[in-house]
Amino acid sequence: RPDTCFVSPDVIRRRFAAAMSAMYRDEVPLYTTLRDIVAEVNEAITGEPDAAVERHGAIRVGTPAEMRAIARLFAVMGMHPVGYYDLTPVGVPVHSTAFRPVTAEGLAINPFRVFTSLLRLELIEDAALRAAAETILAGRTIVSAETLALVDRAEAQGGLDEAQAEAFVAGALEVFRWHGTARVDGETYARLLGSHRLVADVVAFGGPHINHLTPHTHDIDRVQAEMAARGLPHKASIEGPPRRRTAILLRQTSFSALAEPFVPAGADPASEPLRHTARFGEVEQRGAALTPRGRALYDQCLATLRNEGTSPDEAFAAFPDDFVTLRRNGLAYARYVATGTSGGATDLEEALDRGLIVAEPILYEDFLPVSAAGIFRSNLADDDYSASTQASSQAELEAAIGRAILDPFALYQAIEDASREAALAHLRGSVA
Ligand code: OOG
Ligand code: NI
Repeated sequence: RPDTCFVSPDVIRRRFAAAMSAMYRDEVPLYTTLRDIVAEVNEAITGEPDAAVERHGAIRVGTPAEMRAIARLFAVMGMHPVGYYDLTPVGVPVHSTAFRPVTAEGLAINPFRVFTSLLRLELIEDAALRAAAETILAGRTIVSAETLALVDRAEAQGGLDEAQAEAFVAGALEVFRWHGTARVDGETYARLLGSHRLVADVVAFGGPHINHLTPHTHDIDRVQAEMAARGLPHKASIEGPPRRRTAILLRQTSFSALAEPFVPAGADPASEPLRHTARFGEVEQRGAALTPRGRALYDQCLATLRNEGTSPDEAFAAFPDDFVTLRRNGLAYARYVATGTSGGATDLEEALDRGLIVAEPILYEDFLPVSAAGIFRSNLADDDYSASTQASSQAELEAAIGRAILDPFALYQAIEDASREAALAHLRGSVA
């Protein structure tokens, strides 16, 4: 079959992300308010209409088999596992990856990615509860047989045609829908909640409901101020680096999760519903991707920040705040672009000095474990936290996913290398 009758995975992802956004706005009205704020702030900055397009969302799954099904589902949409995040040292019993597009073209068509966490059931201390949770999870199917059949189809034939893609998007959406009815009774819900709020969130319901969506803003401080002005219950502080002239990595804030009514299994529908707190809305602002060296310096600054009495600006004073220095010192990746002028330079630095090539930041497309912990934490009860000493296991998560997790640093390095080669080749071409 010729490829031309297949809808591109990037287009399927774009349709899916739009459908997910519409569903979430409908399910969580406060999210519509947040999205409106983001659109207004962005428009005020760029002078262009802004759709507040979602950059990411997050889900949590309960078993390796669920992780595998989700990974196959995302692959149909051109989303691949990038980065390993172990959240257990910061007291959240999960390890995670982000399913995201990996090419510049894919990101440009639609940047949606999903931070996906696998619950580490072995961290439930109460053996009886752990066994009960395992049994409950073993009995659920998160992707319908029809949708899985479409995934099989996509894998076998190398894509989906228009009608199949439409059915796939509709089926995929169902996986992430909120279930107002729990699969467990009120007493079991309470026991799961007592173990960790996250355990209740993953185990008690019919599937991995999307727990937040996150549009991108050009000015997160302004969005935060606007949330406060409109009385949205927001996170006390923005995660990530402080505000800087040259944005680095990722800054995030969110409104607090709502206590939503649900009916436990076996309950009289006329009785008072229980409430579950899980779903929220988030905003992100992204900056330059850092090299391993830059990232080490970032982590060092964060550690300084944890010392009492140190302000964010003081803690980050050691971090250069202009892109020229960030690049020269090997702290940030660069994309090299030939300016079109011919000049005979063959050395990169010389070409940069003479303006024949310009260096620009590569946008960070991944997540930050400490920030992610802060986002989890702001939406869970404080007493849920006890850091675990459980060894982190990327291999275990990869076994669940069924393939290797891609290394984000290697992806950025490849973009930088390819751009350098292309820019230098362009100069050589101009000389000839
Ligand atoms: C995921 C939290 C991590 C982020 O933006 O860092 C995250 C979750 O709450 O399931 O989405
Ligand atoms: Ni998030």
